[in-house]
Amino acid sequence: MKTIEVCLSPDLMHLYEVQDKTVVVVDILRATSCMVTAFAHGVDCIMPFADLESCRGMNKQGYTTSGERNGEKVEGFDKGNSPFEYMEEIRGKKVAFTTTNGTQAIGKSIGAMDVVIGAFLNLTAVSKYLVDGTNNVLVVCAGWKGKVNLEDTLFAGALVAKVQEHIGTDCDAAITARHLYDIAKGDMAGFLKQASHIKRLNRLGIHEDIVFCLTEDKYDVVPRLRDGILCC
Ligand code: 3SL
Repeated sequence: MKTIEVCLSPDLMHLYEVQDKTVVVVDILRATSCMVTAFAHGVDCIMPFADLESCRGMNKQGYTTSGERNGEKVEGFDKGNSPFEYMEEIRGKKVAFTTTNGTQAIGKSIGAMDVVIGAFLNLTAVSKYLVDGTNNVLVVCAGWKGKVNLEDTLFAGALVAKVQEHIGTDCDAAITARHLYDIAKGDMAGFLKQASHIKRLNRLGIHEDIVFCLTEDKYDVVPRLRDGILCC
């Protein structure tokens, strides 16, 4: 049986072998939710950047520059990090994207056999992809600046629960995440009121994004990383 593990922070990536695995990168609030939304609305590709100035420079090559630092749109960029910005004027566009945690986690996953983008928005699509595939799986939670967060852990737990008949686990982080999801799944928004990033986003007046990013199975896309570029 294939196996699924969970890495609760990108700073723990050195503890996991990835070269023969499919890595699922998740940053529920809000980077990977934005990426999934953009692909569902026809974006051509997304080039993720860890570094802000490299991302900014891509506008000279015709890319839409997108992203945030500490939750706020980067000055001079075309788009920020709200999924609602990726529903319009996105079809056929090439996007250069940098975020505080999500694109950093993607960068740390390079070297895996396969890297895909997960969110509650495409939970079932990702789980089918993993079940149909032959690789063992590592879910990489983007967290917040190296710290574990609740929302990415909940997604990891939801994914572990969804694939459990086909993909086994003896990873304690995966078991922890699945139990946490079992506790929270009846009212995820209520459970997450205590989460540090929810409080951070609320302070910035960002409320609608939170509800949207917790919606399960709105989209059927599975973005994959190919030669450093996300496509579908
Ligand atoms: O850290 C990230 O990658 C972002 O998704 C954070 S925020 O939700 O835009 O603040």
